[in-house]
Amino acid sequence: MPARSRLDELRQAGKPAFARALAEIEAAPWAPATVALLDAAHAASYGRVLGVTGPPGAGKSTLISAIVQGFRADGLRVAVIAVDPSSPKSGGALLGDRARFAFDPEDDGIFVRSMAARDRLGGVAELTWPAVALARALYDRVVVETVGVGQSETEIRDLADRVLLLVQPASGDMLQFMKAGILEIPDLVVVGKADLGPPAERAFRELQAALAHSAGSAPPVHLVSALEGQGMAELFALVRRLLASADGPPEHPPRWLEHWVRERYGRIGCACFRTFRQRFPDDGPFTLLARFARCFEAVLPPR
Ligand SMILES: Nc1nc2c(ncn2[C@@H]2O[C@H](COP(=O)(O)OP(=O)(O)OP(=O)(O)O)[C@@H](O)[C@H]2O)c(=O)[nH]1
Ligand SMILES: [Mg+2]
Repeated sequence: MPARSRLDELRQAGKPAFARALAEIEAAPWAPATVALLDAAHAASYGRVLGVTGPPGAGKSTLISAIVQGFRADGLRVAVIAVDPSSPKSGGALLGDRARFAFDPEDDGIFVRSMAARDRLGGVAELTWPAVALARALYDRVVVETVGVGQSETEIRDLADRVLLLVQPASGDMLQFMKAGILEIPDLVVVGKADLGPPAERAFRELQAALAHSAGSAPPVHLVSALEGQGMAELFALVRRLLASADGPPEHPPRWLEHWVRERYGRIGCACFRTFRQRFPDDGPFTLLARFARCFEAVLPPR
C-alpha cells in the first residue's frame, strides 16, 4: 500500500492501529514500507510538540495529565509519549512503567505510549523520533515526557517545538540546573507542587531571582499545583499560546537528525553524515537515515 494511503488509513483507524504501527517501526525500522510511511508522515506533519522534562518524581506525568485535559477541552487530539529512564544493564524500565497518567481509556482523542530509553539514563529513546514524527501527522498535539538528567535536555530541545522544565520545591535542582546551563533550554519553567506551601514559594522566588540575573531573555516561571489546580489556568493559557505560535511543521531536514546519527555512530559518524546528506537533498529524513545507515554499517567491522 502506498505510504500516503497507509497514513490516511491510520488517521481513520484510531489508537490500536497507531499502536500497531509503532510496534512495526520498532520491529523493522529500516523496512522500506516503514521508511516510506515515516517520510510521508514527516511531509504531512501538522501537530505541535510540547516537551516536558524535569528530574525524577517532579510531577511531570501529573502535570501532563492536567495539560492534556486542557487540550481536549479545546477539541484537540493528543498523543503522549513518555520516555522512561531505563537500566543500562537490563534495557528495561528502571521502575517498571513509570507513566502514571490519569486519562479516560475510552477517549480515542488521547493516545499514550511509554518507551524505555535504552542505552543510558534519561534522554530520548531511539524509537521516540519516529514515534513523534508519526504522531505529528495524526494528532494536533504531541507531548513528550523525558527525565531530565543533563544531556537529554538538548535532545528534547531539538525534538519539541516548545519545552517546559518542571522543578521540584526544596530539591536543590535549581542550583544544579543553573550550573549546567539547563535553564537556557526551556521556553517556560514551572515550579510544581505549589500545594506544599512555603518550600514551593521559596523555590519560585529563588528561580525568578536567578533568571532575572541570567544573560539573554529569561523564560517565564510559573508556580502551580497540578494536583489541586492552583495556577493551572494561567499555565495552560501560556502553553496553548506558545504551541499555537510555534513555527509549524518541522523544518527540513529536521534538527534531530544529527542527534540521532551522533547517538548511534558517534562524532565521526556525524561528520560523515554532514557530507553524505548533501548528496541527497531530496531524500525525506527517514530515507536519508536508512541510506546512511546502510552505507555506514557496510564499512564497519561486524559487531
Ligand atoms: N503535593 C503534590 N504532589 C504531586 C503533585 N504533582 C505530582 N505529585 C506527586 O508526585 C509524585 C510523582 O508524580 P509523577 O507525576 O509521577 O512525577 P514524574 O515526574 O512523572 O515522575 P517520573 O516519571 O517517575 O520521573 C506522585 O506521588 C504524585 O502524586 C502536586 O501538584 N502536588
Ligand atoms: Mg512520569
